[in-house]
Amino acid sequence: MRDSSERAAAGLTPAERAAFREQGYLIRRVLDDASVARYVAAVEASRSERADARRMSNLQFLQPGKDVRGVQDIICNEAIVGLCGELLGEGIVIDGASLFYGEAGIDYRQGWHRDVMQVPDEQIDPAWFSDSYHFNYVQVNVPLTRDPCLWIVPGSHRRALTAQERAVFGNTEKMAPVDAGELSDGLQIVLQPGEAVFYNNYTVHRGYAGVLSERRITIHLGFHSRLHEPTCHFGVLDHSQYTPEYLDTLDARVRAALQLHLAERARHPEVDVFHAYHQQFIRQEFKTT
Ligand SMILES: O=C(O)CCC(=O)C(=O)O
Repeated sequence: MRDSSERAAAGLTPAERAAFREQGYLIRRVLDDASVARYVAAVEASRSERADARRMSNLQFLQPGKDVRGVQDIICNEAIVGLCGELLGEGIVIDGASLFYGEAGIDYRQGWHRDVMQVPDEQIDPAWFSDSYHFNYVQVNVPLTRDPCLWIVPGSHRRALTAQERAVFGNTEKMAPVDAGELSDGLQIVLQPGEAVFYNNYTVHRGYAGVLSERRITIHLGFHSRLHEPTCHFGVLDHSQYTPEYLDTLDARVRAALQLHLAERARHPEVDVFHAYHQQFIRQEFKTT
């Protein structure tokens, strides 16, 4: 029998590939216990410098001033990047990189949504939510503590909203009000430390715990492939802050990953307009400092 580190490094089986395409998500263990412990220690050291929060925090840990140096190298993790390459194609580029942190007792509830909050209504194309659309983005949650917060409606990325979903969303494709009601096909994803869920963030999904019964520390990443045109979601990182002076201070592999991001943003300046909308969304949903 293969151990979990071999399994993490192994390629996708045809069944896993099909599950990701059809259901919109896939779960794999990507970190061993020692790596989980190293990252938790880095997060705890950085938290002691920050004021306590009453909301879930979303700290963009690759940005200067918010940087958590001890977790940054997760963006180069071979199992994560390798699996994203199998899902999207070669030339994987880091995009989003946030640390979700919430103490037990805080209230965390998002409305059901698709990640198109950053797109003006009139530019949202119903063809994005169909079988034939090539979605060039994968979002990854890597919990360092047990994490029951992510909910997904499997298969919803490749179809229009159902009647039940439409009733909950109302007159928008973006986000339902928090108290708009439950979805009978909503599935709670419960992850153990070191497991990761890779998901298509055009699925209907939400972060929802009610009152957290345990501390949440989860690293939340987004990746794009240079092989294909970007989706509107590409452009989460604030590349304008990646000055040569800042890059020079980083670990060499992290620096190389951010240089790839800069090169890809230079090829696709059209996504810059979506960056600001995305930042607006996360400021509304999270504590971001
Ligand atoms: O809390 C989570 O894992 C979900 C976050 C999410 O859905 C989002 O930021 O769009």
